[in-house]
Amino acid sequence: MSKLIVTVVALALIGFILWWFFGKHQVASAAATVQGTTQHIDVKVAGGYTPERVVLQAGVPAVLTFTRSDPSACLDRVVFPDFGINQALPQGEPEAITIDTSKPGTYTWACGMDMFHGQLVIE
Ligand SMILES: [Cu+2]
Repeated sequence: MSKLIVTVVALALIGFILWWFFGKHQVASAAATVQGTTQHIDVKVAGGYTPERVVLQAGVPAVLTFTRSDPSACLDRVVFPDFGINQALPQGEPEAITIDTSKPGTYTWACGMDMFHGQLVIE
């Protein structure tokens, strides 16, 4: 009986590992809202970024507002390496970050330690 349990647990574990590494993970994606001549989107910072993938319209000035509720120091900066941005995110204070949308493409942002990531799609 215990052999059966071990086998079932082992199979479940293998299945989980396969799913973790090879499964298609859905990433929360959201498009910025255009208001007049600029586009805006709010990003929540708590144990990662929500949405994790932000879609912007090319050529429209964009403002991403990051609000960190997470107390961990890990997420207290947000870095956009392709845009030369390294912004402090004081806890509980919305921080507006202006993004140059003149070049379409897929970019990434990360926390100060490069542990948490987000994706920026300009199209
Ligand atoms: Cu970090």
